Parts: sequence; C-alpha cells; structure tokens
Amino acid sequence: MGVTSLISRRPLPGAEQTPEGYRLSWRGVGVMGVLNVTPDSFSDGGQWGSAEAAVQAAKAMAAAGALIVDIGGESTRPGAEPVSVEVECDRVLPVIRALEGSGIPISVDTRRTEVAAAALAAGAHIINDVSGLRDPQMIQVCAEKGVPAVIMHMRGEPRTMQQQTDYADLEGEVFGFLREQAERALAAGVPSVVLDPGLGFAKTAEQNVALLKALPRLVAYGYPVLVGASRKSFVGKLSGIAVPSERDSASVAVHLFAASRGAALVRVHNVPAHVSALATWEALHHDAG
Ligand code: HH2
Repeated sequence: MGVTSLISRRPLPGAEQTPEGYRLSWRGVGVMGVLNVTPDSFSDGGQWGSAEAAVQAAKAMAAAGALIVDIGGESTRPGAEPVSVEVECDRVLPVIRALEGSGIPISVDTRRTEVAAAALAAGAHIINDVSGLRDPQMIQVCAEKGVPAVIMHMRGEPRTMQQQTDYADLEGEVFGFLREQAERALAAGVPSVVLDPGLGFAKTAEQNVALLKALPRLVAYGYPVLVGASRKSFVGKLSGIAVPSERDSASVAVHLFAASRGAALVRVHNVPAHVSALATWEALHHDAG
C-alpha cells in the first residue's frame, strides 16, 4: 500500500512542513467524509439542522478516522436546481469558521469561485470542484491561495446532465479531460491536484462501472485519484437497495473495488464503516505480502 501526498502552500492540519510546502501524507486509502449543509442533498439533505450540528458531525467524522471533511452547500444530484452564491455561503461559512483551529483538514465542495474564495478566507484548506476547474478563475483562486484542488469530471449542469450521457469514447474523454485540467492547474501554480472521474455526473450506471474498471488507466497518470460512489443511484442499481441511506455496505463494496484499482481517496457518507473496512482490506494486503 503506497503513500499519497497532497501539497499546499498554506498550513494544512496534519501536514508536515517541507521545502515544497505543507505535505499531507497518508498510507493506503484516505477517507473524505461528506457533510452536506443543504436541505435537499440526495442522501443526507437536512440531516444537520444547524451549523452547530454540522460542526459536531464533522468532529465525529474526524474522530472516526476521516482524513478530510468535505463541506457542501449546494446539492449537485441529477436534476438539482442551482442555488445563489449568497445561499451557498450562508450555509457553508458558519460551519467552516466554527471548525477553524479544530485540526481537521476541510475541503469545500463548490463550483463557484466566490464561494471558494470566501470558504478559503473562512479557514477551508482544499477546493473540491465538481465542474473540474472549468472556470479559469477557479484555477486562479486555488493558485493564488496556494491550495490543492480536487478536479472532477462532469458534463453540463446537474439539472440536465443525465441527458448528456452519449460518449464516443467514455474513458478517453473523462480521463483526457482530467489530465488536461491537472496540467492546466499545475502550470498556473496550483500546488497539487486530485483527479475524480465523477461517478453519476452525466453517466449511466453502466458507464460508472466501466470507469471503475478502467481506473488503473487514470491512476497511471500519477495523480492521486478520488472515487465518490457513496449511496449513489448506480450503487442502488447494483445492490438492489432503493433507499440511499441504506446503501452503506454496498458503497463500501464499490469503494473496496476502487481501492483495489488504485484509488487514493474515497468520498463517503458513512465514515466508520469505510475506515474499518479499508483498515481490514489494507491489513489483508499487508499480511498477504
Ligand atoms: N459527488 C457528489 C458531490 N460532490 N465531489 C467529488 N469530488 N466527487 C463526487 O463523486 C461527488 C462530489 C454528490 O453526492 P452528495 O454530496 O452526497 O449529494 P448532493 O450533490 O445531492 O449534495
């Protein structure tokens, strides 16, 4: 099981100071806990009724072994309507501010440069952009602030993306886009990037499975790869479980499959279930030599 690192030019909790910048390193597969402070996210919408409840949830995720907690203020599920910058900021900023100094690496899940800049000013450490830094200003923000970025592939907008699932060459387009965006971001001064195929974003269930199978091709580019399958509808389809919140064991199975294909991070709702499953999987690999 290899070691993965993310470099930041700004202090990052748990990171070691090196001549290159602050290096956050982990062995095996790191867990990113999902914390949606939205009324309408597909599985945890409305779960954290107040900023204080969200802060407690973030702390519980970190205590359970999450490497990073990902805070989102806009649902990007298929068909979701966009929210304004003000609404998104009102949702995420109080939680980020309250977590400052907690020692938890925080990423902010946003497509908007204004939200990203405000979140970084409030104490967030990493940008997670489901639109894959398509807005050049998002690259600017990450470069100027010196923070790592998660680059995810999607097509179009959440509202209409499931009408855009015709690909001439699925893996070529998804992995090619991610590689180009990584090179663009690094050339502009973003200190490090994570690549994410964007399961469920303008993809059918079969296409999500094809991307998971092809993951080693993406991993071979040399950047850390994140996979986010948690509770998604294709996991429901694979497992036959209709209710998203009941899909945690099935999500673990998909994430172990991704781990076996080289994923360095998994983005999950149920942190304890993933931490124990991954620790067991890693111990087996270790003992198997
Ligand atoms: N999936 C979702 C949101 N953000 N970010 C990355 N990097 N990768 C993902 O797969 C990903 C993501 C959608 O899931 P969720 O946050 O649970 O739901 P919603 O968009 O409804 O808030």
